[in-house]
Amino acid sequence: MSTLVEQLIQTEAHQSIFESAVRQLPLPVCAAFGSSSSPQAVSFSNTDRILSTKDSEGVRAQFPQSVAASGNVVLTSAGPSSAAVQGKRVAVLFSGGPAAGGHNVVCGLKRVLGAGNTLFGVKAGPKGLLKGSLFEITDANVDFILNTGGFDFLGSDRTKIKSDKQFAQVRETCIKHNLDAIVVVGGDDSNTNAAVLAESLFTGVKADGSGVQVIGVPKTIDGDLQVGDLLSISFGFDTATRIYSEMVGNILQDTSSSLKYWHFVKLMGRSASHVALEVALQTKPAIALISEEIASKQESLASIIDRVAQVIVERSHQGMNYGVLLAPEGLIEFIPEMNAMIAELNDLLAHHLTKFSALTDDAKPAFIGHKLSPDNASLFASLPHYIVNMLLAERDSHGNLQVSLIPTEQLLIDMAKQRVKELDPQVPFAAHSHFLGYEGRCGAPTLFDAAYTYNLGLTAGSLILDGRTGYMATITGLTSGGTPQAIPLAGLLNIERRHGKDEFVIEKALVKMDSPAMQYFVARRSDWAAGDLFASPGPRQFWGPTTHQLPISVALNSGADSLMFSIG
Ligand code: FBP
Repeated sequence: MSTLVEQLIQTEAHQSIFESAVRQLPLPVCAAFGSSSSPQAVSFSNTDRILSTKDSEGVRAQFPQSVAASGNVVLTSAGPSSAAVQGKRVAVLFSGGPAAGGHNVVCGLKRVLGAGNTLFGVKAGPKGLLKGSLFEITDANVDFILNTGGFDFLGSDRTKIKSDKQFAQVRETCIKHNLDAIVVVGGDDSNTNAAVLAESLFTGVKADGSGVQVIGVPKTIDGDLQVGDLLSISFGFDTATRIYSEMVGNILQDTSSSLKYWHFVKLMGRSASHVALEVALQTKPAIALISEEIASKQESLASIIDRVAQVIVERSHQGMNYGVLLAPEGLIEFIPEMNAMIAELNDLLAHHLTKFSALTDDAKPAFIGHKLSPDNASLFASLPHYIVNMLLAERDSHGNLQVSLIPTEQLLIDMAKQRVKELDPQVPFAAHSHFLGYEGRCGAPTLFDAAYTYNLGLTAGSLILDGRTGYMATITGLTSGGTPQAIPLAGLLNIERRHGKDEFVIEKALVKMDSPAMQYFVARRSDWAAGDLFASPGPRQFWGPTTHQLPISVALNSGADSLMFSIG
């Protein structure tokens, strides 16, 4: 019999009682893959759906081989694969921010490629692909990472592969490791990278003139990679929003217990408000700001603050000097006057990069402030230093403003305090700020994310064995058993301004004002503001009756008649 100390030491290195137990959780597979104990690869055939965007002609010119091969036609699984493909060498990489379920994509890939093919892991994301840092993934690795959170098995980064030198490095890696295919697990920017790579590696990589296949897998907690009914959600969104909802539920419970605080909570999710909307639907707080609504109503910062302050004052008059406000991470970019100023800032920073980078931090605001047009300059000058500093911080490698670093929640508190005082000086307003972000990205995947990602891995592997390139794997029909399908990446591209230049990118899917999830929120929010109707959804469950829940917004938007997903 071992001592307690010995038992505790055995729980080190990812062997906690919980981690050991979730590794044993059975995962359902779509009927197309056969049995869950030994899933089989499927083949694919064309559907009658052709994707197009407003920039399709430009895409055809820039991605001629991908478009000619796929015709931008969506593929669907067409029965078990008849040919037993052997000898393929496939590399998988994580790109961008972590999201729960990434490890199960690797597990699904490994299982469907089987012993006849070789799966390599790329260390530390696209940067590792450039350096050729690959290692072979074993069955033992897969048994160990199954159903575990995080991207730590491989690591990730945000390198954008765009220069001729980088493309040459990728080719070198493909040749050195004799690769046949690369799987990019990433969000909108990373799948844009996958589309570009697919075109660049289409032919002429190997000695016989053949190319290297590239397949994308839709990941991001932000939920902003969606393609209507072809991709109702990216993986990682469910786990992250359930973790945030648990925490917000706990905070709500505290507010109505201690009766004296407001909590302003900024939620990760980049530009789109999918995360904030989902957490609001789960927890029913007094106020939830939705960036897309603010943009569509052209609501100014002053009017948002007035709206918030009115709720604070009205709740106080009803005896509730407490409440919770949810704000999406990207809010600031959607406030019309801020958006105009940020667009000008982005161009100025791109054009004066060398001079700007050489300045001390203290000198930077004045340097840029003087170059802004008069309206933008006066708005810029009115902002507190903690916002200005972050607006001037370096953009990420894809040209995105790093919204996770901007303390919008503090700005809202500071401005609301002022406005509440103007509306009614008797109203007490004590507020705390929170940012829920990184803690939601790497938790153990919910059963939905675990099953979804495993099936995405099976789909990506099947696409490779079927000889496809330039597609993103997807599972449709999430409440009716699930169907493996493939979306042509070139069919998703549009022109956007990044780093001061026009580039082809996959457009971020934002919250739609007429979506069922938004409509439901709009119909309920005034009751949530006027009373204490909040709900505390509690921790996500891995065993028991609530394990099969879909995100509420996904269930509403896909017209499901229940909250439960069904795969298999
Ligand atoms: P992805 O699009 O890469 O999935 O980003 C997810 C995300 O968590 C965003 O919500 C957030 O704004 C960003 O990453 C933070 O980036 P970083 O990890 O570089 O701080």
